[in-house]
Amino acid sequence: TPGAGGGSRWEEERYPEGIKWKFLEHKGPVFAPPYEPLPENVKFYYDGKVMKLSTKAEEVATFFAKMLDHEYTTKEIFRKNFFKDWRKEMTSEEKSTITNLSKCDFTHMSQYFKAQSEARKQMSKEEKQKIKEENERLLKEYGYCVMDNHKERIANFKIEPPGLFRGRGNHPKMGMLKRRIMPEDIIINCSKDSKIPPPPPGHKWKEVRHDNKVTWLVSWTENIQGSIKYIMLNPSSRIKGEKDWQKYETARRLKKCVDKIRNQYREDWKSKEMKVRQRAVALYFIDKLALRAGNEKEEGETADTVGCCSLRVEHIKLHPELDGQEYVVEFDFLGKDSIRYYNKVPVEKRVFKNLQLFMENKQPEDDLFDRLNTSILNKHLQDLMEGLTAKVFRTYNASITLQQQLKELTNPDDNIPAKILSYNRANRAVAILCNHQRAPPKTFEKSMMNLQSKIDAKKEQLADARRELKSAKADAKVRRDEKSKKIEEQLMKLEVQATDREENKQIALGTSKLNYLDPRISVAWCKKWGIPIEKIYNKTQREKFAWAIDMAEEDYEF
Ligand SMILES: *[C@@H]1O[C@H](CO)[C@@H](O)[C@H](O)[C@H]1NC(C)=O
Ligand SMILES: *[C@@H]1O[C@H](CO)[C@@H](O)[C@H](O)[C@H]1NC(C)=O
Ligand SMILES: *[C@@H]1O[C@H](CO)[C@@H](O)[C@H](O)[C@H]1NC(C)=O
Ligand SMILES: *[C@@H]1O[C@H](CO)[C@@H](O)[C@H](O)[C@H]1NC(C)=O
Ligand SMILES: CC(=O)N[C@H]1CO[C@H](CO)[C@@H](O)[C@@H]1O
Repeated sequence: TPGAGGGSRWEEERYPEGIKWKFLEHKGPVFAPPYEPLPENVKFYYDGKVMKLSTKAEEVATFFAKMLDHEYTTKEIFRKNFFKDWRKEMTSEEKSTITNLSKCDFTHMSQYFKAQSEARKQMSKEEKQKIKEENERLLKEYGYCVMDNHKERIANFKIEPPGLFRGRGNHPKMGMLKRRIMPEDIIINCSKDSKIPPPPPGHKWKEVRHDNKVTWLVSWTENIQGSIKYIMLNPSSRIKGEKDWQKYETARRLKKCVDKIRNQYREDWKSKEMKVRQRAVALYFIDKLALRAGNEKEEGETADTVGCCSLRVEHIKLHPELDGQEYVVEFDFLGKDSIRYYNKVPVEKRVFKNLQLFMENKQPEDDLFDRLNTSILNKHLQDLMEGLTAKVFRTYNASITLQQQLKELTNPDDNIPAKILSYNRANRAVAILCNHQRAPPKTFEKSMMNLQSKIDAKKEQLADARRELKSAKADAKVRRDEKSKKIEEQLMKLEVQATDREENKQIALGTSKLNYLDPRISVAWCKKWGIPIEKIYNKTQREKFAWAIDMAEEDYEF
């Protein structure tokens, strides 16, 4: 297993700056299976008449047919993009016939795919076993690489099959054809002295390079956004673990100098230079409110999202007094992924006065920090501490908050379920701080109702058991008593679960858990209180945090 054997693999020899490995060997990617034409009896109709499509046109038609029940296929942009790309795959004869998507009838194809997926569900045990074995064979052959002296898992060695692009929200490119990736698209990265993976017969790689300053094994450019895709190591690998570890070490370094940084920006609120004042107020927001520095947008994202530097006058309201508090700033804007940030925060008088000054003679759509942009702020952060970014403040604050909350909320006398509830509460405190909200899941009410009926049933069972206990004869009392205690315990477990789920309704715990919380804090907490690590990290998370599970002692302090 990774991490087994003497010493810690997380603290091995370091290479010179920028060098990621000395030896890298792998088998290359697994390509999507080739297209299998539809059986003759599955028909496509155009304008009410059967039409036999060429293989290429048929393949793209099947992508649409497979999505027929999805809302996407009713959206105008989706249909327009799809039709345009589909026509590129048609023969000239098909092109001249098929001119109107609304006249295309994919229902027969769609029924065929539904029947197939039903058949897959009905597969015999033996058939399922065969598929499982084939997957295991692929994993064994392609799922691992050798990086220096370690055999490492590869995260995504299978290349996504072609299909139609969906994108998030109303993406302007939805419906476009995601091309099939061929060996000719692929760049292989491995070391010169390794066995270079052979391309599939009859094909060539686009390029084979030997770049040990990068950690990817395979790359290609996808055709929708033109972005470069990579095959990389699993998060459990040494190299990923090391990167993760460094991130939290940077946050720990901030802990040591945060007081100095805070004193500095307080001084700067009084600066004669407007630029310095704006920078200092922005930094205060980043520190205090865990705001992001800029607006890092998804490619193609059109929503009007902002970060700290791009805040506009219309995004804040100043209240000299509000609900008994002085100097309150009311924020209301769309942050990353269009998540609304709404918050009313009392700030220091000097910050308030500065904001009034920044807003003087400005229109609502003007920049609040007109002398500032993301690069200026980031440069300043670098000067304050090497490796410092707005994210580091988040990581620092989230991690230190988790540690404090865990200390505060954990009751040593609690049983394991109650302790886990405290852990989740500490996590929620952090998620709220980071504004990781979500809409209540669609299934929320139903799952709550299910849980409630389980609780009701358990309560009845307990009442019965207690009645039995009362009427039991002396010799049976002990046994009955044990039984009712057991039911009581089960009831408590269910009730804790219900509380947990209710409190979690509008909070997404995953993001902070995965990205902002030093996992060593959680691991140490588990070790200290004898909580199985599986109770707080699922399998994926345990792999990602393997380094922390190996390293953290129960007395670890962030
Ligand atoms: C496409 O076909 C639909 C359905 O037959 C029809 O209502 C529509 O007018 C056609 N559009 C064009 C541009 O011919
Ligand atoms: C973390 O952020 C919260 C919310 O702004 C703030 O109240 C708290 O003081 C911060 N904690 C630390 C240690 O920076
Ligand atoms: C930020 O501002 C500086 C100085 O005004 C300017 O040189 C730089 O190009 C700006 N950067 C961006 C990304 O706008
Ligand atoms: C573990 O939790 C994450 C959310 O943090 C989720 O995305 C992932 O699918 C889960 N993995 C497993 C194996 O349950
Ligand atoms: C030597 C070389 O080609 N290096 C490239 C490796 O891949 C990264 C990421 O695509 C490029 O930035 C390097 O220039």
